[in-house]
Amino acid sequence: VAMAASNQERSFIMVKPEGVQRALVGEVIKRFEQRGFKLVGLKVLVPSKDIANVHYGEHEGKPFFPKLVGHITSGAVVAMVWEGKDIVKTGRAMIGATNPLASAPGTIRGDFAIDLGRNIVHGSDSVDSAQREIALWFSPDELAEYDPTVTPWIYE
Ligand code: 3AN
Repeated sequence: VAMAASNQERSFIMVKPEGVQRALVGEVIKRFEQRGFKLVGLKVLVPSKDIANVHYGEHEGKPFFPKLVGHITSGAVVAMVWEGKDIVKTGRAMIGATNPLASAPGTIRGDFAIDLGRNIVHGSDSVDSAQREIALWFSPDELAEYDPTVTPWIYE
């Protein structure tokens, strides 16, 4: 079965140190997996200052920037690339609003987070940022090419 190009949009999803410490890695993976998205990249690492600075580059100069970089480099994260139709937008909807106090119940943040600086998971906010973030965190040979058997049961 040929995959439509629109079903191959990708997003960078990362369980942040608080999500790893709180044993929510499986919970986050489970939600994306059960929705029907395809996991094409996965690794655990303690981010360097360099990668954190680039990842959060849009926030450089803001008062919370040093704390943000300090936190993300403080422990292990689980970096992932997920693929599927409209994954960037749908992934953001599944994650919930940036401030967990505004995140709807049923979203990851709405179910598991209270504080803005401990909001469990990162998800790319546009297709352009997704491409930038995937290239930053993964090399091309770390992304798997395969056909999941469930594809015809997910896409018509
Ligand atoms: P999102 O993670 O929903 O894409 P961004 O990219 O605006 O949100 O923010 C990245 C991270 O920076 C957030 N997850 C949060 O931890 C932190 N952050 C964003 N805005 C603030 C703020 N006003 N005060 C403190 N931390 C913030």
